Amino acid sequence: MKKVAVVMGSDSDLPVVEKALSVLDELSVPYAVHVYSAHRTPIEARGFALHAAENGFGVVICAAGMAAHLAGAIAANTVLPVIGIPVNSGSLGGMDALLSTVQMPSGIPVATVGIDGAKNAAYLAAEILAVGDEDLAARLLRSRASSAAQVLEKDRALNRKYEG
Ligand code: RP5
Repeated sequence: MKKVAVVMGSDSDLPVVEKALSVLDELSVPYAVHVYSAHRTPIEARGFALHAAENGFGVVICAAGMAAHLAGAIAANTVLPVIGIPVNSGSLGGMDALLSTVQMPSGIPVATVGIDGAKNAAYLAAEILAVGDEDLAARLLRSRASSAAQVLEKDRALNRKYEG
């Protein structure tokens, strides 16, 4: 099975990134985690992206804050799909990272989730891998069914609480 690469610009992004790792664990999706900064370690970030496909990865998640160019820099060096998580780590509440990540010029796409949207990044990565993996697709469907059951249980609980 192809792995998900999870790359963050700084270990200060880890509290956000861990939410993605939890989802990947729940879905039994294999992954590797790295810290590569597009500006502090540009050579290592590029090298990782250049060899990501041959190293068994099928999709890359990149988390970065502030002038977040990590996802774009990784995407520039691989044709694997890249998912960007804009991290709220600066004084602009993550809007800086959101715009930096989502506004990629044509030709080098970054599929951008919401600010700190690590869970959705993991679900999207799993959905990409599930295109060629029926078992993973089945696990995703079970996850959605479980989520729906939880909402309906909350509905029943609130309905009972406020029953007239
Ligand atoms: C970005 O700058 C990182 O992704 C992080 O969100 C932010 C701050 O990094 P540190 O100064 O905490 O290393 O590159």
